[in-house]
Amino acid sequence: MFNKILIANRGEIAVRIIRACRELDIPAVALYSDADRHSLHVRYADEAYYLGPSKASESYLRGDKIIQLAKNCGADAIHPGYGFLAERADFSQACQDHGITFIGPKPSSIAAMGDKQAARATVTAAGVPIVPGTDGQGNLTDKQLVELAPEIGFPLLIKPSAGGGGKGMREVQYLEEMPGLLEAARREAESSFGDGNIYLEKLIQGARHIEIQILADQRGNVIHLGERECSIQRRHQKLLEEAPSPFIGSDQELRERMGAVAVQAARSVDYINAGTIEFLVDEDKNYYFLEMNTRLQVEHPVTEAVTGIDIVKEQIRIAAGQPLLVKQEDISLTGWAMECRINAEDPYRGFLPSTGIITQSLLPAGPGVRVDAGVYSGYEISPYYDALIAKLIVHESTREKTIARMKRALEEYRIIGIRTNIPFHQNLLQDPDFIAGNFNTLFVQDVLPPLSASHQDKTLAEIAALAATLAAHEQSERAALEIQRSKRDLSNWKWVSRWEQTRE
Ligand code: MV4
Repeated sequence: MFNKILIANRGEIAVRIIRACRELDIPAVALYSDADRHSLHVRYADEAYYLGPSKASESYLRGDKIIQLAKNCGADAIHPGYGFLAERADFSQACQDHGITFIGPKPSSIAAMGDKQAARATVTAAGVPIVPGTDGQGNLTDKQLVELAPEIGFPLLIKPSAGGGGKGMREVQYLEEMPGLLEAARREAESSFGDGNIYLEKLIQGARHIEIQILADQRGNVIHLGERECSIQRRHQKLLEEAPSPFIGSDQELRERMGAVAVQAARSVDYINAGTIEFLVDEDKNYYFLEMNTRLQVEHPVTEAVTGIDIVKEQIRIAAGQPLLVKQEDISLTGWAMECRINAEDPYRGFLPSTGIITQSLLPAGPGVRVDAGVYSGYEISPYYDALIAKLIVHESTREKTIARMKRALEEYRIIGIRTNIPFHQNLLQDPDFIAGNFNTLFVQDVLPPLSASHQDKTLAEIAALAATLAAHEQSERAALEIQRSKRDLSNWKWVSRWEQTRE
């Protein structure tokens, strides 16, 4: 096992990884930028080192500095979390070159899945279904792409080879708009990824976004941990995830088929560690490989809840060369889990990022509630990183009860000082289509009635009424206290000492 693990990340995921290290009795090292000096991950770690200025490009993306810090403090492994360096084959390689274990897949697996055209070819050879598109033809010119477009059919999608997560995609309705959109897509791909290669895929409209979690050890054991439903998203940012998927539901045959296909996709690139295979699933339950995320994902806790497996601890064990302790037949899904991403953004103002000091943060708790947070009362949200401040995960026996539990937990959650998207989640959880499990990737954008300012006005009016009631109540309580006190058959000093005892 490792002597010391350095966490090349920040926020809630850094805290999550430190917790796993602690339970495995491995010292954890945090890194921080200027903006993160007072962050929770710095407080929780056994050691913490300064990395650089707040901008990610000068801190959390500085692989060279991070490896140097790991060597200086005697860390023999690095956990990259998600984002930042997590899917950089060159960073995984640099760790290896310096004798440090990268807690994640080999550089070759990251690279094989990082190029989306190459990934499509590789998984196809392993029998994994993909969306029809331009394939096996290498990188094509705009002219060639325009010629191939009618074969694929419209509408279609232009996708960047080096992309992922929906960034830089262009929807094409007609042949006539192809040249302009190809040029724009190529330019964006070049500036975003330093790789202007693009390809075409038939557009699958109104499908669901369902992903399969896999685990693979260094001895050739690959298992899947079932699916996560990730269709509730806005502009490619997931907002709520659940496991299992209400669309797959009790169709155990479909779950097992998709799981087996995901395992095949992972095997096709000699995958080791935790990873996720993303699928589009259409109305007729046809599923198509989209891409593989070669990292730990934000939404991993819903899978942990229904499988009972600690994915981060498994990642560390796998990287240390230990075999998976569970076999596929040992995996079963228990109950239902849901995660709400709590973002520092204002759902009443187009999800505008909200910064400032969290003056008060009261976390929900109680049965079946987990909060993975990167913030605390008094913490200042800076504009430098993404808006995710916490994840609220609940677990119950059925989807209906899970929704009730999530509503209860969202009501308990109090974050004062900044705006959060909690009202968005409350609006979502009372929507009849959401409750019925009747939604796809277009739901938030096209179907869910948006939160209007009048919702907020109602909330404000309610708050005013509550404040007035509370003020009146306190006044009458104070009056009651006065009366009670004078009636007490106790000397004042006795009363005071009792009062003090109750306050200890
Ligand atoms: C698609 C698609 C439909 N057809 N590809 C988005 C994230 C990235 N992994 C790939 N994504 C998609 N690829 C084809 N051929 C739909 C998505 C998609 C999506 C598209 C528009 C709006 C929201 C979406 C949410 C999830 C997936």
